[in-house]
Amino acid sequence: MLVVATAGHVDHGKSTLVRALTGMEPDRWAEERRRGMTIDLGFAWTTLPSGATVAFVDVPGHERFVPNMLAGVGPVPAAMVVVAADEGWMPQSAEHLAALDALGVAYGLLVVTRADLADPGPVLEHAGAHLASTSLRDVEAVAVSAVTGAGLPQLRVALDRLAARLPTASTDGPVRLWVDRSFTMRGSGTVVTGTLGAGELRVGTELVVAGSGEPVRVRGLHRLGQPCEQVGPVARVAVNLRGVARDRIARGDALLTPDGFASTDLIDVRLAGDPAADLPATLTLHVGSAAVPVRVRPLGVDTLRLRLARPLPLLIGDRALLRDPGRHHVAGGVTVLDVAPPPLRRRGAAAARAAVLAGMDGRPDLAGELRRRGLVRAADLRRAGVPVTGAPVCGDWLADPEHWRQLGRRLADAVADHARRHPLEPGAPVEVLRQRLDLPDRALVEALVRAPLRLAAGRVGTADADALPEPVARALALLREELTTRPFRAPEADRLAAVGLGTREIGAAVRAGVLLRLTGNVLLPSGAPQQAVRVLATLPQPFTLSAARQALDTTRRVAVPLLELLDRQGATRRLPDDTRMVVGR
Ligand SMILES: Nc1nc2c(ncn2[C@@H]2O[C@H](COP(=O)(O)OP(=O)(O)OP(=O)(O)O)[C@@H](O)[C@H]2O)c(=O)[nH]1
Ligand SMILES: [Mg+2]
Repeated sequence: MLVVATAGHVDHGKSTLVRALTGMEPDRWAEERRRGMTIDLGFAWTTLPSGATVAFVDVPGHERFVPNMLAGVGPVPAAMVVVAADEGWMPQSAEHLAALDALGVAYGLLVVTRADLADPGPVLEHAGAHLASTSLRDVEAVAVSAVTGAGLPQLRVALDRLAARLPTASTDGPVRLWVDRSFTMRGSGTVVTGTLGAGELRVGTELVVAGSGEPVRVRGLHRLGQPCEQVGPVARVAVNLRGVARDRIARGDALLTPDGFASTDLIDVRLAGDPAADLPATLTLHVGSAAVPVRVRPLGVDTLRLRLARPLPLLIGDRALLRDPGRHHVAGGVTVLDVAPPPLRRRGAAAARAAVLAGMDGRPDLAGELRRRGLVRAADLRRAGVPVTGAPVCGDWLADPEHWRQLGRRLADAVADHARRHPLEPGAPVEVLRQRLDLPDRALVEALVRAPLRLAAGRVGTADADALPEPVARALALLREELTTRPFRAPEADRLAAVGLGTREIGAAVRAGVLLRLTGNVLLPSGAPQQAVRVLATLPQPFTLSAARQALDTTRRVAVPLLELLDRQGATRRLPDDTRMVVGR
């Protein structure tokens, strides 16, 4: 379906022309018909000679209603610029053309109407000259009279050629339907209308209302007044919604595929029009059918940061326009460069940002986004309008390859540094490393671990992390002699302290399996229990505690817990008279 918005000065014959072409009444309101003037958007459609359908969004020409006009043209891919032969180029001809140019509308027609009242030749030429310096420079021009019907057949054929020239819209991808009208129908509930530019709608489709995120379901669909099960782009569509009250959705809202878009109230844009530095601090941003006040902060010569008064579902590459409502002046067209720009906190950040933006053109660029962001979730890029190809580094995380290599090096340094500061720990905890590297997700730390690093029990260490830390090894060497010759004589506390085995060193030696902790600080070489069983097996069975103590050449402090350990391990068995036997001797 070809969807065309009208444009042009008040009373130049836009609605009359739409009426003549379609036989439908675009001025819906009684007040409009009484005053002979369009106030709000009108909708009409017809079939072209080729059989294709054309739908018109008829806009008001009066300067007071420019915001309505902008809501009409915003989501529409083509425009019909209407100029009256007897009046010629007028202020709203210029303002409407400036708006279309700002939005980058490149498809359309120039129609000089009321050709029965004056020779259309000079106006065709004059208006054509105005269009020549805009996005509509290549459009065909037709002269018509809606009263006599002269030129209408030629106009229909020109509309057919226009329909054939328009690029085909994509049925894939998420839906963003800018609402241009909402009303209630008895028995049906809330109905909204809009121009579906891409994606597909079906009865039953789940959507969310932009801004509130409120879920809604498509209860019924109409395409050009006819009920249907499914609508593809481009099309005028009326959507009957389940689950939303009429006052919860209005012009300027959008219906979105869930999770298809991020709402943003901060964007960086490129401006075509007035120099950035000359803009007032507040303007109105028009995009889709929405109009939102914005605070303007110039960054570079032609780049701006805009703070929106309410968030909108915007994508990189979206076209919008800035208008000064007080001055009736289109300040310029903007192209969205970034929908999630970094905050500008430090001195010089704005200038640095301007330099980055200078290299961006509004075309989604995956490699560039990764380079600028380092790490980013694939879903966030998709929601910003960047198609994602390539594998994530983990989960949904995408990384710039160079940044990822650098993080790998920093991780190795951080692990080595941690080992120096905490020589007794078996590696650095993942959470500590996450904070050191300022990463948003622990899984990223784990994904960065490469040999010789390894991940074990929530820590990252070198592969020999289980080996004894150097200070512990040195202390144990001093005890080796006494531990081998008298393995059941647990060293006393002062002896342990003398060789440098404090609580943490003992912990490390126990974790490493070199020492066995019987109780508190009663420590034996880790092979002591097996050795004890061999000694006890040589005693006459059963044996007493005292006999065991003597055979093992130790004290009660060691013998009691050691025998209890052997009982628990099933190596010895305690009898009712408190003597023991070695099991299976
Ligand atoms: N003679 C003649 N009169 C026309 C023609 N087209 C429109 N008119 C008259 O011009 C006047 C304005 O026409 P509209 O169609 O309401 O103009 P418009 O551009 O829709 O005006 P707004 O919606 O208010 O911007 C009406 O009185 C029409 O009858 C034409 O081709 N010939
Ligand atoms: Mg009108």
